[in-house]
Parts: sequence; structure tokens; C-alpha cells
Amino acid sequence: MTRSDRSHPLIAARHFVRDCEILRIEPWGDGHINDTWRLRLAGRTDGLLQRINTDVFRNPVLLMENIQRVAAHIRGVVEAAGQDPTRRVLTVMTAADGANLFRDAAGDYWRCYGFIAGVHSLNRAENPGQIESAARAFARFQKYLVDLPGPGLHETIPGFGDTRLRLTAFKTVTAADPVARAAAVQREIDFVFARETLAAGLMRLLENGDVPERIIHFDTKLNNVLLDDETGEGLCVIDLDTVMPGTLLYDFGDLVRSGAARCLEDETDVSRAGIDLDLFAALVRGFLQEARHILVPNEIENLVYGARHVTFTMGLRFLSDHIDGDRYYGIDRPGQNLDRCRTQFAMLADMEAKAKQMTEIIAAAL
Ligand code: ADP
Ligand code: GN1
Ligand code: MG
Repeated sequence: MTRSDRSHPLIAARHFVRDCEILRIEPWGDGHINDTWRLRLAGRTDGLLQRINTDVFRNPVLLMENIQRVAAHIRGVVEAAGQDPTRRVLTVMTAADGANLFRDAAGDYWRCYGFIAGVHSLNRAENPGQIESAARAFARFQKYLVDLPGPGLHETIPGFGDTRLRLTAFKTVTAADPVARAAAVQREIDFVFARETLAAGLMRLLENGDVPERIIHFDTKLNNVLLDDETGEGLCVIDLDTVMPGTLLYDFGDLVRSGAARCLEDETDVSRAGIDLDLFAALVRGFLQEARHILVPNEIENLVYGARHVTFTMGLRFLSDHIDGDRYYGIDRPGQNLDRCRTQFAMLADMEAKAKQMTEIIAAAL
């Protein structure tokens, strides 16, 4: 379907907002997957409308079932602590029939959350305080979900956390080379092959029972936490589409590769990429102060490995998508996925060089 065949977001917005005027509808945020708008409403809390990317999330109904269960559970914990649930957890808005999704005539699926105001999200940490706050929020999220009642959550993207499958997909797309880009990225391809063994890492730890399976967020990049404009506190973890069973090492690793980075994910000057150890130390401090008591020794032992593994995985995914003609991640300019890949690989190389210091920082924070 071309973009012009798609419904205007206002049509979907009216299903979720029935009792007041929609003043304005504005494209919002920097996510790579869904399309997002802020709904400015008259005399009411604004809305955050999203068109779900169904190429990525094949079953929006089960996806929303997961999100409602997770959000309701966190809401209970927040309320029990006497805190404001409207700012500390996503509020799912419903249509007139009570449904949490609206399917339009073009077959697109839409959802709406209450807009959380007075917060900001960051694509890069500018100081240690910011990443410490974000790390606390993600660590609390892990803690909240330790006792989620009921059956296991649905796997919203099958095999999402299995980098072995990503490596196989990478090899397939590189061999097919559908848009003739492989030759120009031979260095990056070689970088992957030199580190192939990293791919099995986290899944093998899980499969061998070396680390526990938990409910994890699976997308703990820095901009998926909303920070309070006034206090800087990490208030609300958002983007719950990938909350699924996995290892906590993945969440820790994804946070490190995004939140302790010296540059933006899509920086074009790769010489600026790498890990900032001051940011890393603040991240570790925040994360461990909140969640230290739930971690088992093997998790602590493998935190640095988790960071390297996820950074590798992300570089691999960006490179695969570049070679595949940018079909998965949204891009604003040609070459953006290759830039994203290069920052990840530079970050990984820097982590390899600084592994000892990273391990010492963790030991000092225990
Ligand atoms: P994507 O899956 O595309 O990354 P997100 O769910 O992360 O989409 O949302 C995109 C952006 O919208 C976020 O980075 C954040 O800035 C903003 N956002 C998301 N949910 C809310 C909310 N409830 N209130 C305020 N801003 C939000
Ligand atoms: C995507 O949705 P967003 O932009 O927060 C991706 C993550 C990647 C991230 C890289 C469902 O996250 O896995 O880590 O981009 N989400 C999905 O920036 O693939
Ligand atoms: Mg996001």
C-alpha cells in the first residue's frame, strides 16, 4: 500500500477521542518502527496516537493484550506506592466499543495512550545524571515484572532475541545482495564474520539455564524512557511492544549501547563513536542500586558480555537492513542504516578494548 492510500490519522483519533475537540494533530517522537502523533485536545490530557507497524508486529491484538497486562500490573505497584500512575505508566485509551485497537478501512491498526506531559526523552545522554536516572527506571521496570501474574506473555516478534537467527538472515541477504550494496560494505561484513561466535551468546546462556528467563522490555534504548522535565527522574518506561520473555542481560546491554554512547546512533562521523566510561559508571550505579537484589551471580558476571552482545546484534541488524535496501528501519536519508551500523561496530570495538575497565566499574558498584 502506498502512503497516500492510508487513512488520515484524524479518522483513527476520533475513535479514541469522542468527548472533546481535537485541536491539532502533530507528528511526534523519534521511533524507528511505529508512526506516532500527538493529539492536542481541548480541556483534556492530550493523546499519543500510534499506527502500529504490522510488517514488524504481525498480531496487534495479542500485542495489545501483552501491553494491557503489563501496564495494569505496573499501575498497581505505582498506586500502592502512592505515586501518580498517569505519569509513571502508559494509560491505554479505548474506543467506544471498549477496544484498545482501531482497525481502519485500509487495514491499518491504531492505538492511543494518554500523553504524558512535562517530560522529555533523549537520543543521547549528555551527562551522567541523565543515564543514571534512565537506568533506574529500566531497572525498576525489571523489578515490577518479576511477579507478573498469569500465563506467559505472547511472543510479539518470534525469535526477536535470538541473534543466531539474525546472523543467518544476514548471510542470506548478503548472498542475495538485492540492491547491490554488499561490495561497498565488505569491511563491515568482515567485522561480522570475525565475531560470529558472539551471536549464540545470550540464547545459549538461557538455554543452558545459566541465567534465568525473565520478562524483559527488549527495547531499552535511552529514548524509550520519559524523564521528568523538572526533577530529571526517569518517570515512565514506554514502547512496550517487545515486552516478552528473555534475559535481563539483553535489556542491560541495549541500555549500555544506547545510553553510554559517545555519539548519536546515526552519527556520520564514526570517529566520534565509542563508549563513555563516565556514562557507563553512572548507568551501572543507577541500574544496580535499583535491581542488584534480584540479579543472580551469573547475571552479574555476564553484564559486560550482554553489552557487547547487544551492540553486535544491533550493528548486524542495521547492516542487514542496509544491504536489504532499508526495508525494516525507518530512514530519513540514504546511508542512515550504514551509519547506524558503523557506530555500533565502533562502539563494540571500543568495548572490546575497555572490557577490563567495564568489569572493574561493575565490581566497584556492587
Ligand atoms: P517507536 O516504537 O516507533 O519507537 P514509541 O512508542 O517509542 O515508538 O514512541 C515514539 C516517541 O513518542 C517516544 O520516543 C516518545 O518521545 C514519545 N511518546 C511515546 N509515548 C508517549 C506518551 N505516552 N507520552 C508522551 N510521549 C510519548
Ligand atoms: C527499534 O522502536 P524503536 O525505535 O524504539 C527496534 C529496536 C532497536 C532500535 C534501534 C521492534 O526500536 O529493536 O534496538 O530500533 N525495535 C524493533 O534504534 O525492532
Ligand atoms: Mg521507541
